[in-house]
Amino acid sequence: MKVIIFGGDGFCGWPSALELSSHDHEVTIVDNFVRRRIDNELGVQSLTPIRSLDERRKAWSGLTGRAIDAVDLDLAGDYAALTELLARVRPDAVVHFAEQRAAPYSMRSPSHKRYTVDNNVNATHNLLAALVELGLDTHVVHLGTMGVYGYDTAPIDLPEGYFDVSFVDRNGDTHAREILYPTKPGSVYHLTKSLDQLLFEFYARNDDLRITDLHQGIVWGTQTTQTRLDERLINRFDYDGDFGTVLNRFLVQAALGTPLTVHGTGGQTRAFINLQDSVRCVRLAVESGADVTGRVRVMNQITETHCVRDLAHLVSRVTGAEIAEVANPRNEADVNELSARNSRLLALGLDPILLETGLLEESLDIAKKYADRADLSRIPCVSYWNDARRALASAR
Ligand code: NAD
Ligand code: USQ
Repeated sequence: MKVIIFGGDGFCGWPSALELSSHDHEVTIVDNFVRRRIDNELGVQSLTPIRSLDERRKAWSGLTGRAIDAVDLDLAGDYAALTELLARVRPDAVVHFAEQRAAPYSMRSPSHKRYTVDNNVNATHNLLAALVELGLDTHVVHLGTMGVYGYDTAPIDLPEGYFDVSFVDRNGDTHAREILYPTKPGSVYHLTKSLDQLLFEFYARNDDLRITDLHQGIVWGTQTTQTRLDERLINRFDYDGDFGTVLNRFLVQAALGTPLTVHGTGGQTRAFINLQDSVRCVRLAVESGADVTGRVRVMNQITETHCVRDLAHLVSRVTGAEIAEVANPRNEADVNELSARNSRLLALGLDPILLETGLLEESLDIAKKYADRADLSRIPCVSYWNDARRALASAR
């Protein structure tokens, strides 16, 4: 298949591009490298020494004989270039990773909130509008988030996108209806993914676009079968207070000998998936296609759920690291339960890599190997959800 990967220079996009290329797909990466510019803005670099996209692509073709094309393009800001590219490549599928994906970064300031909304909503809408304008039958695979469901404890296993409800009308008759599961985003970033959901629902219903929305949990790990092949293919490993996600941060903190930063009591339960599984799921989604049904194919891309405190204890048991309960910068429930279905990806062949496997050790080894590149001053999360949270943190 011909596949365009929007955001293919990022943490999930780069290993997904390699996974698809190694399975004989013709891959074009599109990226505007804003994530690398954000590293400069925040004054922190990936723990691992990631190479330029050109160097990465050259290394891959040298090692495997497989070429990956690349285009520097802003999906949110250059609609004319986007339509020209889509008309030229006529992809069978596109994978859309090209969004600002950090919740803390999205809450830093009014300008970060506005950037996140402008970038994410326009990126998604430009892609959908361009496919309709060109009349292309391209399958859109989007990386969404489990966060669209919100983190209230629900007495059900969360469904995959759509939800059956029944209600009594004014005459006392009962009706059944399928709706998108009500969203309850916890940050401006998660809010943009909720808006994306509505865009997808509309374009699937109105224009018969074939769309798969992967509601992904928190990705942990840093390497995949392909990125391990050569140091020049190494993947990004974020550990800072904005882009570092919880388990990867704990692993780096343990490797650096600093306490594990549990926000509040650590009773927050979240869904997780290893990076290797994530890239496999993306390939399974691309290869399985999607039919025109007037509705979006939503799949929960997760393998297990854990609360933050349990993860900290697991990492502490393996490494001896101390655990610190820090003031929570976020406006989120201290404790929640979470259980969600993932039957669609299991049916496609997902064979979950669980936390007990050796991959925790691999991430720890990488964190130790590049520990001298870490900047300890960038570990605390200093993006507060509101002034009350900021005051709470400074009172500590
Ligand atoms: P990332 O920031 O590492 O990668 C995103 C890439 O998109 C970057 O290379 C960036 O330069 C590019 N990009 C952003 N805006 C663009 C634009 N307007 N035009 C062109 N390129 C643009 O993020 P990631 O961790 O790889 O996440 C990728 C996707 O997966 C995101 O949409 C995110 O919401 C989703 N996701 C990530 C995780 C996770 O734990 N990392 C979990 C669930 C979902
Ligand atoms: N947390 C800590 N200590 C830390 C960092 C985080 O206790 O040092 C807590 C947070 O307060 C939160 C939980 O860990 O309760 C998860 O935080 P996170 O930063 O790991 O994940 P999140 O902000 O939800 O975002 C990440 C990705 C995002 C993706 C999302 C999937 O950055 O792109 O959409 O995971 S999900 O969480 O399922 O919505």
